[in-house]
Amino acid sequence: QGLHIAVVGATGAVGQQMISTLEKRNLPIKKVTFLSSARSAGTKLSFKGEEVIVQEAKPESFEGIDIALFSAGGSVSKELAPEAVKRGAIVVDNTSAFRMDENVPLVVPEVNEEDLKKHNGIIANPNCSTIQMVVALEPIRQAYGLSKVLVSTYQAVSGAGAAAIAEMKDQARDLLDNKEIEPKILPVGGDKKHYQIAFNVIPQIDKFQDNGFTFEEMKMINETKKIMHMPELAVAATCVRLPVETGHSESVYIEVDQSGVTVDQIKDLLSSAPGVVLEDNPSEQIYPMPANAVGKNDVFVGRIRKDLDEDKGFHLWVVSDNLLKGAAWNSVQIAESLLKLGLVTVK
Ligand code: 11C
Repeated sequence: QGLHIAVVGATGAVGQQMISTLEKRNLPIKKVTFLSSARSAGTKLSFKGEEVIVQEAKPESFEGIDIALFSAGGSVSKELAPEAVKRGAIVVDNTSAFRMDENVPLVVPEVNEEDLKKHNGIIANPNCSTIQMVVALEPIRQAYGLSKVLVSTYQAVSGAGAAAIAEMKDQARDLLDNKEIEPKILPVGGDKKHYQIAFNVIPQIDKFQDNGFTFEEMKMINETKKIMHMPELAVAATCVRLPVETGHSESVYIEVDQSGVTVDQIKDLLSSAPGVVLEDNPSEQIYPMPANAVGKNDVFVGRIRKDLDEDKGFHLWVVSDNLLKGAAWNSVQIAESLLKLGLVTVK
């Protein structure tokens, strides 16, 4: 008795984290199936000490699957997620393919777990930079209301995949050796120009939209409103790539609805908020940093300050492992929530 779980994109950066997260948690699993593109099929992986051979993802691969965790790119999700649902699986999709579809819940369990009850087979996992921000903001919204969010991100290269990590490391080595470099991937594999990421900062993540914002920025804006059920919330984002391997950081300015809220009240709230670890003690130089967040499921919050001019304004610094809470852990957490809410049956 147990669940049959599939991981689609099992050999990728997020897929690998999904597998290790499934190994660490206590979901009742009777079988795992690891799927990938034809190119990676045949790769030998292990799950809880047993060898599992990766198979090519095809529509028939989903026969008998209870939950399929997808992280193999939007086009794979568009093609195969409906096939998985047709065969009785619940899909948790980590791509942007279905996130803004009104029939698809976009879920961060700490914020809107109840939305899972409205699913029609596909559940979307939000963008990594959105997830960590809403985990930090939801307790504040619940207590004091929220009217405005202005965020600047400091995003790690692992968000752009394993090849981008290799590009950053190769460039760093070459530049230290005074060799020429030839950027090929960042800021965006599919865009016209590519720039140095080692020892640099690139203010572009994903492609530019007609309104001057990038797609990553629009994801943060639209997904935040959807997850928090606040279409009226004022949100703006500037998303920036740094030469950090893993761990996204964010400088977030918010305005709450209530007047007279203090920093201590916000700290009190966040110190007991689900999924949040408060790391905020300036006198001891305690604040979140990506190097400390790697490998952890939590969202770390610090540098909480009241704005000097706006009584309802607060500044926060929010850091999390983009491959875990930003992707793999949030997906597995959704699977755990489905079980807790009785939305998946253990056969
Ligand atoms: C990045 N946030 O850091 C992106 C990666 O929509 O799930 C995740 C893309 C997504 O480049």
